[in-house]
Formats: sequence, structure tokens, C-alpha cells
Amino acid sequence: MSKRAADKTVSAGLEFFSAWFCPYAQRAWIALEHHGLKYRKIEGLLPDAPGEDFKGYKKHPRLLELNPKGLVPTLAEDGMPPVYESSVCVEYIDEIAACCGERPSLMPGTPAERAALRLKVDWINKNLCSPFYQVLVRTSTEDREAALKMLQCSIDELEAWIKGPYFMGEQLTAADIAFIPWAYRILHCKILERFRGPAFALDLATRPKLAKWLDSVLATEAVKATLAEPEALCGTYKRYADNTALSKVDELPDESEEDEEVLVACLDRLADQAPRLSAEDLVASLCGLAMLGVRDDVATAALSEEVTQAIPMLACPELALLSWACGTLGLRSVPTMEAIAEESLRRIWQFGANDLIKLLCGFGSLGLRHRPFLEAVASAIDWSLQQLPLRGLVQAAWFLAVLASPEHKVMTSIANQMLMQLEHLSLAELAGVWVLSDLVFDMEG
Ligand SMILES: N[C@@H](CCC(=O)N[C@@H](CS)C(=O)NCC(=O)O)C(=O)O
Repeated sequence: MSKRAADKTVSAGLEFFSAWFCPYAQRAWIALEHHGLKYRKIEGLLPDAPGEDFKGYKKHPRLLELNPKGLVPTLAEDGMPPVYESSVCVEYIDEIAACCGERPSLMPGTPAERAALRLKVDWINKNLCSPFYQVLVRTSTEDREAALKMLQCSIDELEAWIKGPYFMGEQLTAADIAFIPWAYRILHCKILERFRGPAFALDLATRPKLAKWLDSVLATEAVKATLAEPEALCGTYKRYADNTALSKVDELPDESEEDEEVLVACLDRLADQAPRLSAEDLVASLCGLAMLGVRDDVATAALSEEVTQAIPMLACPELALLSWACGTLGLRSVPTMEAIAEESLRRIWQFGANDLIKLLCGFGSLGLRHRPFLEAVASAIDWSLQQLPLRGLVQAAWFLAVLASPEHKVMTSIANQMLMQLEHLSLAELAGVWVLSDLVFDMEG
């Protein structure tokens, strides 16, 4: 951090989650340095393996707490809601610095001029940053060349509107900051040429205003403080160029991908936090995964390991839900299901009718025939048949049949109970029960 930055006390508690190689984080970093704010810079992303074995990041737990996507930059300040997304961070930094007013705003001018600046930032994201990644990660020559063409055209367009020395004139603005990290990578570190050959060089001789702009920004103190060493930076792009990076930075943001990223981050966090969750929250998490139809081995293994220890502490409805969730997730963890069977057997008469069905459902879905447990469940169901709706009766019959439970007495009771409500059964339910009844035993009547 520069001396100027260290001297300021505007935001003593400002935490800045960054990554040394990240161009998005660099945007926020330049804004912090420009305004000379006091902040604590924390590396939020650590490689999960050294060198060539790198596959993804281990994320700082506090970063994940603040930003469920676990992306840098993320800013956090003494009890305030966290701030993320680089362009939002730049504007936020500019606003919190406004009170000292020593350095010019990065969003100067009238509301209309500021709106124009925001549009420029958006344009830079789509027309300069995206094609940079596309040249690197696209696998076909045509796709790479098309992305290069787009980048060249956008750079020509940029050349036409640079006022000099900065994009908008005398002052550094959020629009310059939006492009500086990529300009450094493309025009100074020459990352595209390095990985894709001399045909991918971008000629500055034919773009004199851009060349001057680059000199100006790279000589600006706030920018100089944030520049990574070119060799090290190039190294981080190797995995994009080799197509081993897990990131989807080359594609324009798409909502389903964003949802997917949130889900992946939540699952990572769930697996990580499982040892700290209460017994009820462990069950709720597994139910949530079951309802979403998410089968993530790491998260479910971590949750089921923890919940197995907590089974004696669970009330009957939670035990029943746990069985249902394990069944729905196809979680055949023997210790978990055995512990559920053992604990339920001890308390079988405390279960309500509907919970008995959920309990049975887990074992039925997994095809687990824990004999004494099943016999006890069947007897308990027999006792609470009156309380079961038709649907519950059908499910009970179905699961007992699937598990080939030899409890003919219970099946007969269920059948009799159903007979009384026969006219309410759907055709599909009737057919299903009929087939099962044939398989298990000869239903009389
Ligand atoms: N749209 C975000 C993009 C930020 C971003 O993609 N940051 C990367 C590092 S350069 C990141 O945090 N990656 C972590 C991950 O992909 O999980 C912004 O403008 O801040």
C-alpha cells in the first residue's frame, strides 16, 4: 500500500478481498489507491494445488461468508452489507471517499455524464474484456480469430473516442479503470501473442491515442501500485490457454450459470461448515438438497457423516425426514441408515402416522431391508392406519411391497382400509397397488 493510502483514516475497517492476479479486483484496488483510502487487503483465492496441478481455488472462509459466489473483489466494512462486482465496488469506493474530497471523483460530471460513464464501462466489459478471454479459451481457430477481430474493431472504436490523456479528458475515471487491467495484460504483458502467436498482436503504432493513454495510465501512481509482475501474470493465463481452467470468464454472464456458481459455492460451504451445524440444520440441509434434486457427493458425504453422530438427538419428525432425504438423494450410507433404523426402532411408538411413512420411504427408496426395523414400522403403521390419508395408505403398501416385507397382516389391514375408500383411488394408484398385491400375496376380495 502506498504511504498516501496508509495515512488515510476514512474507512479504518475496510476489508478488501482480492487476488493478486485478478483484473476485476485490480479495478477496485486502483480506485482504493486513487482515493488513498485505508484498507486491509486480503488474498481471497488460494490455488488448490501447486503449479500445473491447479484446478480451482480454495476460498477464504470470510470471503464466502460475505459473498456466496466467493468472487473477488469483495469489500466489507464494519457491519455494513458486503459490496461486490468490480464496477459496483469502484463506484462504492468513490462514494465513501467523497467525504474527504481530496482526490477527484472517478464518476465526475452531471447525472447524464455519469450515466454515459456507466454505459462505457458496460461496453468495455462486453467488447474488450470478453473477447480477450475468448481468444484464450476458445478451442477452434475460427472462434479465436473471430474474437480477435472483435477485439481489434473495439480497440479501433476506443481509439476514436479517447480524449486524452485519459479516456474522458484530464481526469482518471471509472471508464479508464474498467479497461486498465486488461490493457495491461493485452498491450503491455502481450498475453495474447504469447499464447496465440504473433498474428494475435495488437498494433499500437496505428493507434496513437491508445498508445499515449497506456503510457499515461501506467505512469499513474494509483495504477502503478497495483501492477503484477508480467511474467507471473502470464503464468496464470496458461491454464486458460490450455483449456484447463474451470472458469467461464469467456462467456457473457448468463443467469443460469450464475445460479450454478451460487449453488457450487453453497455446496462447498455446506461441506465445509457441516461440523458446525446443529442436528436439525444438518437434516434441513439434506432435505434441501433432496428437494432441489442436487446430488453432490462431497456435501452429502460431509453432512451424512455429521448427522449420523447426531441421530440420537433428533426428534421423531426429523428422524423421519432424514430417512426420506437419504432415500431421495440415493444416499446409501450404511452407518447413517443403520443408525436411523436402530434409533427409530427404540422409539417406534412415538412416531406419528405420516412420519412412519416418511421413515419407511427412505428405506423403500434405497431397497434396504432391515428386518426387525421394518417389522416394527409395519406394526406401528397397522396401529395408526385410521390416521393415514389414502395417499399414505398407498405409499405404505407400495414401500412394504417393494421391501418384500412379509407382514401380510399389515398388508391385509392396509388393503381393507383402502377397500373402504376404493372409489377415491386414481387408476394409476389402483393399478400399482394391484400389481404389488399380486407380487406380495393373494389379496382376498
Ligand atoms: N463480475 C465479477 C467477476 C469477478 C471474478 O470473476 N473474479 C474472479 C477472479 S479474476 C474470481 O473471483 N474467481 C473465483 C471463482 O471463479 O470462483 C466482477 O466484475 O467483479
